[in-house]
Amino acid sequence: MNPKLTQEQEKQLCSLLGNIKLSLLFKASIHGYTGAAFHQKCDHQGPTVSVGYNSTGFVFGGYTSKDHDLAKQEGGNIIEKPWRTILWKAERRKELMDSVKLFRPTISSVGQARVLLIGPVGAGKSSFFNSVNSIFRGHVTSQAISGNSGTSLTTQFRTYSVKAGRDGKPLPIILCDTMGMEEATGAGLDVDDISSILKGHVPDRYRFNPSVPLQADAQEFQQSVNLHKRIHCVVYVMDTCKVSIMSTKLEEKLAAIRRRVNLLGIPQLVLLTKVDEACPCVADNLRNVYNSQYIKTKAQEVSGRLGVPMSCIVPVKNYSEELELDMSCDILLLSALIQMLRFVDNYFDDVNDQEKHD
Ligand SMILES: Nc1nc2c(ncn2[C@@H]2O[C@H](COP(=O)(O)OP(=O)(O)OP(=O)(O)O)[C@@H](O)[C@H]2O)c(=O)[nH]1
Ligand SMILES: [Mg+2]
Repeated sequence: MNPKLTQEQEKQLCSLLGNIKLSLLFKASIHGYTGAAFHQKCDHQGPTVSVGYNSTGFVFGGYTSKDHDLAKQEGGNIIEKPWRTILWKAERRKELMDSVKLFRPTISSVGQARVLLIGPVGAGKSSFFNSVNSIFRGHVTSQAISGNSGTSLTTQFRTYSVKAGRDGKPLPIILCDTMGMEEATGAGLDVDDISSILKGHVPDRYRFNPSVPLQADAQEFQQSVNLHKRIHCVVYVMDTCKVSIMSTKLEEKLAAIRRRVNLLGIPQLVLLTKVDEACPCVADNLRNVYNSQYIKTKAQEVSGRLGVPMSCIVPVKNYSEELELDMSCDILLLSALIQMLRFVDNYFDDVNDQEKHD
């Protein structure tokens, strides 16, 4: 394992810190870009220096003379009274599943609610669809390709119907999966493409071209703009661990998207994923999610950075490595899904009101 620090940089660091010797404990490109991997390698190792590099070449870091012990530092911060109450019971899971199955858009011309998932590369968009699909299948499935890579694994626009069981009826909800966003211009999902998706111009399986957004005269461009093809709720999928290190570029892109979504009057929600990786006490027991001070702080931070109220932020853990379903995990995912459907209701209420005025 070779350090990225040059000998000169290492010498400088050592002269700042006194008579010490550095040894490399953790390298994200080798051990994984997760808080859990970091703590596995760095906890109980004595004083540490952390150095981070972002894609624009910016170097940042920190020094701590204390032993890392996340359980003590952050995970130990358990709030006695949870900031949202969740009933962790099998009956609750059934109730939530039934509400999803029974959902009907309040506009008769629309059969299924269309929810758009957007967010940075690797945030867990495809995994969220897979997770919801798994719940209704009864076991963990992975229809949408998910995984880790530098750029977006999802390269096509996909509109997924969730089905109730193996050969069950499609549920009244369509989750639209998109390519991941990147901070650089001309890379990742394009803001203009998002606009076209919102208005229903982009067909299922459309292959995104980051350098050229879909043009109105292109063959694939869907001219019809019926309400049922439009997006009825936008969900920003954000990795909890990366909220604090989100670049200004990405924040600006998200702000530009928010402006367009606002103009169209589409309700918006933030899905905070990977709560298990973000906080050890949540990894330990998912039911701690609303008792974790750390998760609450991240929710407040994302609320500030994206400019959405706390009431629009829902934390989840997607299925990533498990094979069997877990009740708490399902309840959290289903609560998020129900929140999306409530927002869809708001959107249709608005459309109904508008029609009355026209
Ligand atoms: N531990 C944990 N891992 C997750 C969670 N959500 C997603 N992952 C993992 O994160 C990685 C990226 O997930 P994807 O669902 O592919 O992310 P995406 O947003 O679709 O990414 P792109 O399509 O590449 O933009 C995968 O390895 C998932 O297994 C989560 O809640 N917890
Ligand atoms: Mg994806």
